Amino acid sequence: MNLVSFKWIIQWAIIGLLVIGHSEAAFRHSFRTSAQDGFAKRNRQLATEQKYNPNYKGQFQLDTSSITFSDGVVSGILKKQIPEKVDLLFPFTVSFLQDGSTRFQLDEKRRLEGDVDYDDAKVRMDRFDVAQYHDLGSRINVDTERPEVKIHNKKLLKVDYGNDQRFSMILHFQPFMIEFLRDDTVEIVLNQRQLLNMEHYRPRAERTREDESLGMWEEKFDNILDSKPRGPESLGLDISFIGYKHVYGIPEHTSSLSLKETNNSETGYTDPYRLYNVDIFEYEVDSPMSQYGAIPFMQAHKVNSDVGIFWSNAAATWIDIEKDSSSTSTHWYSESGKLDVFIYLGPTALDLYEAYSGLTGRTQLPPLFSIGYHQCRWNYFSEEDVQNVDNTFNEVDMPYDAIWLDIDYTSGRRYFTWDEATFPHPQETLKKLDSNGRKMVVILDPHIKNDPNYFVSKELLENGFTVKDSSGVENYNAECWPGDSVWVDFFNMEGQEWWGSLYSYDKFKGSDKNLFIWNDMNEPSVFKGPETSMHRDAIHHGGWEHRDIHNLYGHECINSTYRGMVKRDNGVLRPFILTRSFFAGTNALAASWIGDTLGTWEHFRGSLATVLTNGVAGMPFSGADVAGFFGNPDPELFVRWYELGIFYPFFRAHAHIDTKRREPWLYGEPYTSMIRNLLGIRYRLLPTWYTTFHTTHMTGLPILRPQFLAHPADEIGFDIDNQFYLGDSGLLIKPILEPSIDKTAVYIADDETYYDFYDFNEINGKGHHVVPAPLGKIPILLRGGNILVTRERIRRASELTINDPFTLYIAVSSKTGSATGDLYMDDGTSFDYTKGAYISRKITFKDGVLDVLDTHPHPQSGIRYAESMKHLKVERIILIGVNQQKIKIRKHGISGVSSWDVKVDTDGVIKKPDLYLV
Ligand code: NBV
Repeated sequence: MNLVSFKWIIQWAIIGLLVIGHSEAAFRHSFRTSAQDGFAKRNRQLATEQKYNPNYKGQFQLDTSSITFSDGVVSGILKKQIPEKVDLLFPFTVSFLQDGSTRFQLDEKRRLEGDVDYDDAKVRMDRFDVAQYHDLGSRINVDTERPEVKIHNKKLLKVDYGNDQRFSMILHFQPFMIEFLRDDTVEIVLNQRQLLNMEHYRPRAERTREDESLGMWEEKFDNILDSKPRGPESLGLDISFIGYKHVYGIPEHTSSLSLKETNNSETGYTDPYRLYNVDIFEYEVDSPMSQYGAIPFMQAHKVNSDVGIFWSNAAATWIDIEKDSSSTSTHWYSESGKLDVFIYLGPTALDLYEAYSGLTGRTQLPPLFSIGYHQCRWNYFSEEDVQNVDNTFNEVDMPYDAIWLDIDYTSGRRYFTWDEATFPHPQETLKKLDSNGRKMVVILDPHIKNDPNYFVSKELLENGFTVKDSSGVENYNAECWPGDSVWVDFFNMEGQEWWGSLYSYDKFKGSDKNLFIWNDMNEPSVFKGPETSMHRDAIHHGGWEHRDIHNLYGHECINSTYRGMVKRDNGVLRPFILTRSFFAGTNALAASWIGDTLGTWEHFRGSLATVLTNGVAGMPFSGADVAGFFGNPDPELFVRWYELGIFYPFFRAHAHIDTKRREPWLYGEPYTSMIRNLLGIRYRLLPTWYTTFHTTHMTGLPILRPQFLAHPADEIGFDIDNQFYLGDSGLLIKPILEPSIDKTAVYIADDETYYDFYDFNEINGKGHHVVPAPLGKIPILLRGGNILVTRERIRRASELTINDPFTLYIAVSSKTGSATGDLYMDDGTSFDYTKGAYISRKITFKDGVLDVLDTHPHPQSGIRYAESMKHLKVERIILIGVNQQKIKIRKHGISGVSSWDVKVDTDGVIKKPDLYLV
């Protein structure tokens, strides 16, 4: 036995042990229910009381004399009465922002002013402020011009604000409640049910027996103690969406797209939706349980109207949802932090997404390669293994863009190192991949092996950039993949800087320009930690408890990686990073995937609504492991998963170390050919995908558009989550999510003609239409009125196609006889597009004339790039639904308009139309 195979056996044995130990985490009882989370129990009790006690009164009274309005901000003071004590004061503000949104903030006066005394000096006195920490501050601009007080009397204050003062806020004094109106119709109400709560400061010495039973001062879960040095400090609020029966968002859960009622035996959800980032592999499907990411953004939709809220809090959060015949009421509660809510009144989804993503961050325009196909496995074990897989892709004639290495490429899970026996020449491997335009992505986790001889560990410990345990002094030590580990404290800005610097070529030896990054386990995952995560009373830089920042930990890890990667390439190249954990705004930095699914039909089905929801809530570059992380899917599931996979924005095959090898050719024929065709569809559509990513980058609109967004007036579609559109392309996709079927009913919401993508057969009329779906063929329809831009030549990787000609599919509307489409293109790698180096075209077809318009807002700034792309032509135009022998082409450029006629063949195809897009 040689040394390498001996090492493998040992490694496998260790992995086996760790997985067995770790797999306990998969059980439901390893994760808290709301009844096991003291603050959740307390807030939920309040809601029960409000519901069943006719004498229930809210805890807060407004001091009406405190109300002021100046420079776009309403300020006031709420009083909380507690028995035998003086009133406690809670200042609040309602700020009207320039983007038309409103912000409601509340804090406790004593804590704001530092007038509290915790026995424990290591923790902060103030409440954590996500917006300040998350650097949203620079994006929050108060509108000092437009808001105007319209009524101020003894009962209420009314302010009109926004464009044309179309929005109003009415603050009702008694009981305290805030209504938000659009065109005089109430859309959102805060505190309608009087559930506003903010647990006030109290000295530990005053705690009572009852407090103990409510988990106020300390709490145990799974026999692990949470010391709660600041005692109870939760906050909560009810938020009602008036006239809205459907709400969406608050990922990450494997639930339905239109969120379900909680605390309701009919929906089967007895617990609220939970936002608490956890490593929850083999998770429950159709459940409000937390997963790896948390975005406290909720959207409500009704016919032609969209509104939403962003609950800016990074602590453990639960959300109850209740519906009546016409409205939805939600109840949000978090364990600590400030109360800070942003309110958006639309009216369109675009308005909503623009404003929300303007605040938290627009989705990154990723490098082109990253929207191709990724081949991953835990693990490709050696350079030979990588090379064999890479070569076989060429032999079987399948494209792919990146091969991935999981934790076992490292020397004993020491990240930023390579196992010298199995990866002795990483740079040569990278060069070989590069010769085919391919990349490598390697995993690097934020837990660091506690080993004085390992340079990362040494630097981390010497600099003190570690998270500390509840003492605030000792390193937080626990088990993770490398054994005894410490964690990088990304809340220490110097620590962030340092982690980022590890990606530089001189630190990460063996790395090169075509190497990109995967940060896993960043919830953070901690073996044997409470809920497989970090103790809530661990301490971060600045005295923040882990409880305050938990849902932001992964985001800050990615922030640091992103900045390090930008620096690695001197600010020239766009990084690609995959993260498992995320928060609002992580979309500006990375893609994500939905974690450790099972290779079952149930998990496969569940992946779709999860990915759609991630998109709606601002994390659109998302996907699931194809074909499931655990297990060995049968050929049918394997192929069906690839069918859907080609439409996940992030498209990666991945599998657990214990699964059988499953590179896409291993199931043999006929499956190999089916998968080759499917990969071909993804690659043919890359120009459309890239254009869609750009639209998302500019507007915040999701990449995959659920039915309710594509047809905002069609109520039937509001809870449909088994079909979707790809951006504005007009492509409607209806994946097959069940075994043993070869056709399916696709729902058409409008009177437009839809064309089968494969044979252009027409489908007409609103309603359900049965379409064929033999294995290997995912139903795809192209809506009349759209022009699709493709590249039909399949090469080894996306980078090799950038000089290839385009094909245009023109599917005309049966109503108007016209069609339109867009094309965005840039170098696919650098930040030059931010300086104008891109091509933007609108293509329209009407009355037999095809117009190509330059839609670059500053064409001059893009001229150099455009010149370099002058050779880009359209090699074919395919007319669908048009019966003409010739058409006219008109090209509009900086130097004027040129036009010519071209002949249409009998099959509707125009070959060599002599059209250059630049
Ligand atoms: O690094 C190993 C795996 C990885 O393959 C997977 O994608 C992650 O979600 N990782 C989790 C750690 C443990 C999985 C049991």
